[in-house]
Amino acid sequence: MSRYPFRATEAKWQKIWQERRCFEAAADPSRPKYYVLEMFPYPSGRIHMGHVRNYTMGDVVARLKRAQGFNVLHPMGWDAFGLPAENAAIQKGVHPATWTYANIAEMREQMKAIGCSLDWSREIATCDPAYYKHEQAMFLDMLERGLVYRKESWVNWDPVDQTVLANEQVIDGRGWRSGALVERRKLSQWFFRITAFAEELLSALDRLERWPEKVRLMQRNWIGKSTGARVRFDLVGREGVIEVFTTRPDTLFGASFIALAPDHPLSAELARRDAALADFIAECLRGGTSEAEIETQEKRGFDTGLHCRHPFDPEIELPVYVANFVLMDYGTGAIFGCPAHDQRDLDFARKYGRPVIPVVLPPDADPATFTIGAEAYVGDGRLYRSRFLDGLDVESGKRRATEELERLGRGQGETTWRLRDWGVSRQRYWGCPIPVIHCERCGIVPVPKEQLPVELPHDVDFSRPGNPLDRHPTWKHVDCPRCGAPARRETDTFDTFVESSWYFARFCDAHATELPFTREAAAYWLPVDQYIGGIEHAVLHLLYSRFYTRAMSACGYLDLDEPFAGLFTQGMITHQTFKDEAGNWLEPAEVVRDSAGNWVTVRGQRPVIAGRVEKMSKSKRNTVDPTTIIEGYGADTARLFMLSDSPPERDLEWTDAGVDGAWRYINRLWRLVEERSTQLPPPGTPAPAAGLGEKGTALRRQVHKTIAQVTSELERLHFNKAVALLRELSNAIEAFAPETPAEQALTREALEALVVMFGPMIPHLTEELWRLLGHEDRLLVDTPWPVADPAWLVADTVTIAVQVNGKRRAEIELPRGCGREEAEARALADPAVQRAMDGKPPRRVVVVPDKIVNVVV
Ligand code: ANZ
Ligand code: ZN
Repeated sequence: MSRYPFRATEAKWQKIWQERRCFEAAADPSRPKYYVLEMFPYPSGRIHMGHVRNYTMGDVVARLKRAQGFNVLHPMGWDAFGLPAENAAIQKGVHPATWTYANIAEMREQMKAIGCSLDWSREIATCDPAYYKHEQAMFLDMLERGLVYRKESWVNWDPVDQTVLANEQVIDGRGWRSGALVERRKLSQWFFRITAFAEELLSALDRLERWPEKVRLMQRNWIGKSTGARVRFDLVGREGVIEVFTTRPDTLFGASFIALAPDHPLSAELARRDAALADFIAECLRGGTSEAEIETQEKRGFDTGLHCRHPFDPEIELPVYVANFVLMDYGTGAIFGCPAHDQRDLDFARKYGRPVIPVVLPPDADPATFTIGAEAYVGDGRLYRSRFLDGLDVESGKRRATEELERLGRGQGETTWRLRDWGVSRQRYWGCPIPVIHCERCGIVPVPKEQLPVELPHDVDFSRPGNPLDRHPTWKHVDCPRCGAPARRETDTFDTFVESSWYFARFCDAHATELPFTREAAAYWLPVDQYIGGIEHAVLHLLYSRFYTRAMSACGYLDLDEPFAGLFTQGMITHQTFKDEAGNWLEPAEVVRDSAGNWVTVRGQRPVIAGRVEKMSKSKRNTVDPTTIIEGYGADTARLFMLSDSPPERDLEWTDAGVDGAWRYINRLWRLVEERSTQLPPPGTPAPAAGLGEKGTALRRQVHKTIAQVTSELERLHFNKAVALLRELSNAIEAFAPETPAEQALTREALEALVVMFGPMIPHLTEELWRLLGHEDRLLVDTPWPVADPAWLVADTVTIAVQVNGKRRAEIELPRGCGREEAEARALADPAVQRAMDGKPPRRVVVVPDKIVNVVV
């Protein structure tokens, strides 16, 4: 049996699509647009399976929408700045630009082999000065509008990468790339004022109905709006107050201590006269700054000997500690501890012997016996032991306590946010230069816009750690644009998340020179209708982009708040892991099953230990190279397997059996069309609307049902369900042996629907099959999506009346279009009709198809 010649076929169609510029989009206000975007890749050197899955999904949507008549924009580019390029420069001595552009060239070819319907004419690389020039201009606009500022702040310092990391880039106290334990340092940094939009970034999440709820929840938590109160505690025996922020003013009567952040001003002041405290503080500051870190650390405190008065009762005095679990940059950097109703406070109280006073009584609990064990009680209930708050539930208690604080002048209601302004300064070379100049006399001076871009110097030295821009002999030395005195350029570059915060807008007008994009282009194409990417970007990139879009709007570049109307986060690709006897990871390509079915090494047939199925990763060596698969089976096989195996939001386990299955199906489909195509009437021959017989009618029904279902499944991105439906349809076509010309025409109708609907998923094979079906004049990619005829979707029977001697005696259900003979037989067999005929033979039977049967006796 012949095999489908995928290699020649895929190359052929890719070439034709490219030559005919099938996927190059142009804004056209007379047509509805659809913008499909997959998160653009970092040019690491090779594409991986996760990319293939991501781009395939996006491509299915793009091709579907295209076939449905939308003007589709489906662009691709490169998130090209970042650390790996510098690491390559350090390790291999290649210039970051050389490394990056070589990787882009290689990955572009790999990506083209997947056969996606991409508009390559809009390709961008963010390291291109033509791109970052606009980023610099927008930064200056934002600076002017106060959306950007510089301040001295504690930063997360990655000692290996020698750079500052955003909080989001610190995972469990370690740098997200280097894995090094993060240190704290104080530096002057540039910030985007993302907090200016905190309220809006939060409330607009409710309107993002086509976003996964889990992503919206993650963003809500990240923004972290907390309503509560600011409370002032007077110090005993000295001047001064400690202000705390609490979300639980209702629990004030359960307070048993006050705790300050190690870097709270009062802590610092006390430490000046107390060496032991100074040591304690220094030790605390050595730990990480991330919340996760603080959360998992053992709670530790230092008793300062000071006391505070309770705001509701000056008789109550509370000891003041410095504690490692209080953060300076949240709330006021000080808390009151209520051990009964907060777990951290409880852990702390148990350790330092502070009382645990429950003040919220759980429903049904007995106030005389209720006690707190190892766990704080954080649920609702009635307040007790709380004087004027007694009997209230938690919500009313909060309100009442806040009123009282305000009346006494000891506090007021307050809202705080977990969200922090976005620190974007990085002490790295391979990033977008921040376009300002530091002048001794004038301070910070923006680079005049006509001097943009501030380009990176090419001749840089990577032989020492730190920022090569800082060490460059000439680059940073410039004259102040304002006073002309010798000044120096900012040598920090942007966090690469800045580039990815607006690339989707650049794609609307990728070659604009004066502006990052024209307003008209942005107005037509934006927002992105369907964005697809990994869940790992649920907060970072997606939140920054939402902010940046608002900031661009504020600066007049466009008129939009939400950049991504629809979001889909796909699952990961997993694969079994393998080790050799010595415990070294083995690649999937290094193992096979022997004749007994056991895993052994390809070379030497040594025993292999098969491990768990895990996310494909270089460290576990369980990756499969997409290029190998595409060369061995073709892109369509890889695409089909990716789409059909699991729901797209779930992880997909890559297996050889799965790929083989897809490959076999591709061949089966090819043979089916090849065999049938020889007997079909020419394209455009309609199958008759009626008289197809039972088998034919059933097939036509299935065709239309499949059209309706596949369309709706694909629109909901249920690719695996769509594939299953199409496979059922192809089974039905296989089982249908056409004999009459009408049946041949129906076979064409069914095959064409099948091929067109498979088009978005396996575009090369279907383009070939479309040709095979005789369509010489129009490519499949230019063929409209089929529309289901509702007539073939409704129930396939009719109810007709049976009369005996002119009198209505029964109703029977018949298949629509049912023949006279069958109708007559069914009518005469009906018990009610037989009773009416009273044993006499029929003299005459008149059948009006689909309407009535008249029996005369
Ligand atoms: C007293 C109290 C009693 C609290 C109680 C909680 C439960 P969210 O919801 O995350 O905003 N807190 C305030 N500032 C803090 C800081 N800088 N570092 C560490 N913890 C801080 O959390 C607000 C609660 O976290 C506040 O309410 C405060 O503890 C603590 F039964 O105040 B609470
Ligand atoms: Zn100056």
